[in-house]
Amino acid sequence: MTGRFVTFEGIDGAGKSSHVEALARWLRERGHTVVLTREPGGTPLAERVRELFLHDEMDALTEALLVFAARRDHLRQRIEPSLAQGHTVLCDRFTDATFAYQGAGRGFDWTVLQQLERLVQGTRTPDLTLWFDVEPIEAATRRAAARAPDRLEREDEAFFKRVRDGYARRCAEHPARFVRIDARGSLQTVWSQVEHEVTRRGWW
Ligand code: Z5A
Repeated sequence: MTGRFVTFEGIDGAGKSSHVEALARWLRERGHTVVLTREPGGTPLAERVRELFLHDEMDALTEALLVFAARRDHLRQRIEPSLAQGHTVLCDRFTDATFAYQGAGRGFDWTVLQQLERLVQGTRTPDLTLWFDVEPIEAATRRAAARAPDRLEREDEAFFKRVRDGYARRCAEHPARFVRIDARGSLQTVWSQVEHEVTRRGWW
């Protein structure tokens, strides 16, 4: 039986990385094999692309092509083989991030992104996407307390508002797999919502 593919999305500082690890622990405690991965990244080639992506200046088309090239390798080398073995794959960001950041944030053509999505992924989409939604100002406060900003994190609040709108648009376009998590509360409050969503599906 094929495994489940769960993706974690949201603006930087929304708390998705904290919860992808918490869900991995929760699943492993129940005896499931979990592959924890991220985008851009997840394979040696894609991790090299990540370094370029996060630190070198480039335009929106280059950004989009780089993340889809990394995604292609990630799917072929890691995600598809893991799902075929029945493992659960938890991925910190996936294609919805490209629509939110390059599409809504940078203003890159949504239709071209849809074409790239089909070309790179075929019919593969996540089974479940947890969207951690929080005000950009709150996310910025959390980020500032946690670490120095990378290239995209230096963008202004208006950019992150557009990114958030991009996630809302993807959520409306894909209601069957998208779940909005209210990420404003404490870590425990947010985790309760995640636990509720994964439990009620009855997959594990
Ligand atoms: N990107 C893109 O443009 N296009 C694409 O297609 C893809 C990505 C795939 C790298 O992402 C960048 O790539 C990202 C989008 C772009 N860019 N930017 N900017 P990343 O996922 O590697 O980096 P990140 O988004 O910056 O992740 P992050 O820093 O790990 O943020 P997070 O996952 O949302 O939050 P966190 O690490 O769980 O928490 C941040 C801090 O807040 C930490 O100290 C926590 O302890 C704290 N926190 C978390 N939740 C709470 C709550 N509920 N209360 C209080 N404090 C909290």
